[in-house]
Amino acid sequence: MTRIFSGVKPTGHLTLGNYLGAVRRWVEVDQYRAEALFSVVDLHALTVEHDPARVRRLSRQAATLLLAAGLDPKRCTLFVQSHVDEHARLSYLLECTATDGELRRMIQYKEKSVQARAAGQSVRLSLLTYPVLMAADILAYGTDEVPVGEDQTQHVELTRDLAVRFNQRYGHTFTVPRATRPEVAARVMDLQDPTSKMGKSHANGSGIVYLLDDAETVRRKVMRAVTDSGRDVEYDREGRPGVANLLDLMAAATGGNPEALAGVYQTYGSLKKDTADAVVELLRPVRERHAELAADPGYVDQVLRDGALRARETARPLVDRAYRAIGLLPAG
Ligand code: AQP
Repeated sequence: MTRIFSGVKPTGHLTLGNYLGAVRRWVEVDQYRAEALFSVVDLHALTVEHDPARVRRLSRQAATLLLAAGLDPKRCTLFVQSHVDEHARLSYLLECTATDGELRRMIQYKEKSVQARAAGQSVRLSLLTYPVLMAADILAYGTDEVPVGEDQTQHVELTRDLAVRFNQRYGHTFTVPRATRPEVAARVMDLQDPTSKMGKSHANGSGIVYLLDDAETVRRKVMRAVTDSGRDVEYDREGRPGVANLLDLMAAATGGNPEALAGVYQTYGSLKKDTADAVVELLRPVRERHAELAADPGYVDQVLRDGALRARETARPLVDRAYRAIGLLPAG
């Protein structure tokens, strides 16, 4: 059976980008067609300046939101990364497989290290190495497919390279995974800066739709989305990124096609209004279910405990095999 792994970082409140780029497919498709594991990858939230209490709070919130969005613990495994030691164990072996040159080429490292320095902060070594930890997250489970948004393409490529290199040097150990992306909205852009990705850790939230935003807030953010001074509604991601982003959102929320939708609208105003309504309706059930689940933290804890147990059982034999393959003496 196909095995799927993917995750979200508790670096902020989950966004519409997370939902459309990744989570919705996990819920609607992946958990039904494959042996699927989904993780709140909390260790990745420690690569930049962080507040411990906030990371803990956001980790629980992310898990609750994934359940609210429709992950079914009877159909998939949901767990917190730091509850399963195999990720960190395997990460070290993969650090011994990767080179510093290939990690320094990672776009996210380049961008975030510049941001940290600009803010007068030092750059944590883990910011450089976290794509290796992400490779470990994926490879520890013999993963075939990694459903992610477009921004993760480079990291999954690195994961593939490391798997192939390890297999060539030490004998076949890892499945070489591939990324899968949604057809529409694989890269949701910030509503205030449609040339940048909508990212949950960005400081200015006015261009970001959070899954827990109330209807009025979602409407306001979409209605104030930056477009351009043109008038015709055209789908042109390069020339008209703001309008294209709205068409992507509308298409993703209603199951349409962004190019075809462009022909339906005469004005930006009507496109914004319909998009705002569609996004509100898309997120309403998630927000409602979240409120119910948040009132029952014991249930969420139990799901995460069971999930960690299952994840550990799946990962341990494979990681043990990697330890032997690379030349480490098994404990007697
Ligand atoms: N804007 C987006 N459009 C489509 N997919 C997206 N994803 C994230 N943003 C978008 C996908 O959601 C999954 C989880 O993302 P993440 O938690 O790894 O990253 P993030 O939400 O982008 O959070 P940050 O902290 O703001 O990340 P950086 O700044 O590192 O990008 C992934 O599958 C991702 O592709």
